[in-house]
Amino acid sequence: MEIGIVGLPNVGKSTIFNALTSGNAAASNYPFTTIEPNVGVVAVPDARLGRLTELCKPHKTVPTSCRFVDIAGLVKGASQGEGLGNKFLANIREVDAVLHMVRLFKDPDVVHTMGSVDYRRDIEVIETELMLADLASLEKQFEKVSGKAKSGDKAAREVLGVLEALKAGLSAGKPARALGLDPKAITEFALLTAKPVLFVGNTDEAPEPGVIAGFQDYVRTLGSGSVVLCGKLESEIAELAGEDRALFMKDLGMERSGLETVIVGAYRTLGLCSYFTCGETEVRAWTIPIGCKAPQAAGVIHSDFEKGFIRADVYAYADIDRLGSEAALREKGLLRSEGKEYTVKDGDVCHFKFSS
Ligand SMILES: Nc1nc2c(ncn2[C@@H]2O[C@H](COP(=O)(O)OP(=O)(O)OP(=O)(O)O)[C@@H](O)[C@H]2O)c(=O)[nH]1
Ligand SMILES: [Mg+2]
Repeated sequence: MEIGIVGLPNVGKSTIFNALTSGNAAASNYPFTTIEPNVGVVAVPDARLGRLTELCKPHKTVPTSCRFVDIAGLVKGASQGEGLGNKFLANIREVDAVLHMVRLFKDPDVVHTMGSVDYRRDIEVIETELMLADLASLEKQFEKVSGKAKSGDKAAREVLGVLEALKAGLSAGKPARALGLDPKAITEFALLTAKPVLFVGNTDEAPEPGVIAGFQDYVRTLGSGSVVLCGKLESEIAELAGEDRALFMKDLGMERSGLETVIVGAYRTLGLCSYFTCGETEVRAWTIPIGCKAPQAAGVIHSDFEKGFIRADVYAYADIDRLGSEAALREKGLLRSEGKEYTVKDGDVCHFKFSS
């Protein structure tokens, strides 16, 4: 999973990137601190993996990973070259989801490039710049196919139709994801506004009443999901190790780290869940789309598993957590054999049988 972080300058993108990735990207009270993109890969935290490791005692445990890309801040007019321009957006053309960081914290000591804290305006500015960047990249696609379409190439004519629908929608101020077009028909254009977005509100330690709810409600009207973090606290937490960190979080009444909050939000936004494989060699988490059938889930491990899929031995994480061993599961009839129509559930532990 790859996530690209966008937002205005000085909203805390690099601060939160550092907290999420235990990284040390430059973060400062100076708009346009980030020029070159920062990239960090982190293990996706999942407490169930720890418990499975305890029960199966494998040689190794492998979590799934997530790659974050922190880029420069966008400003109004970036498509016309304002600020650092918008060329750096190319660094997030290939990500699976966009994390749109929005400033909710007031702190008068931290410069706001638009002069005041106003999440609606800020979100609109960024969305508009992303749409303008998409319109510019559509122009290049038009150039590629219009000649072919004119000479009667049927496939090219169809592509041209999709491009025209995208251009009309984006020009009317609608992001590509909101145009009701077939996602398969538009993925090849790698449009930024076709990607699912998770809005992340960066709040004060003690936010004013109503700010968070207002932000969440507004994001809901955009058809997207949101999570809220406090960048300042997250960066303090990230500096603590082990027990100190747990204690500090407990004192603050925080159940989840920023990384967990973002990952949970990203999984929800992308419609993802995890299943596990559990053996002597390794215990491992795998990410699949919700609703994925057993052969496709097996295909995430290796395409041969999907092609030669015979069946899957499956049990639920909750059952092994409760009963403590596969033997106990077998005794209770909780170890099932499932065929190719089975929909793999979040937390399933699967063992695939396949012919090679
Ligand atoms: N008070 C407060 N300050 C914060 C918070 N999060 C970040 N900051 C401060 O805001 C300033 C900007 O943070 P950065 O993380 O560099 O912001 P950025 O979005 O990466 O900025 P650019 O790279 O310039 O686009 C820094 O001085 C941070 O310490 C927060 O939650 N509360
Ligand atoms: Mg930055």
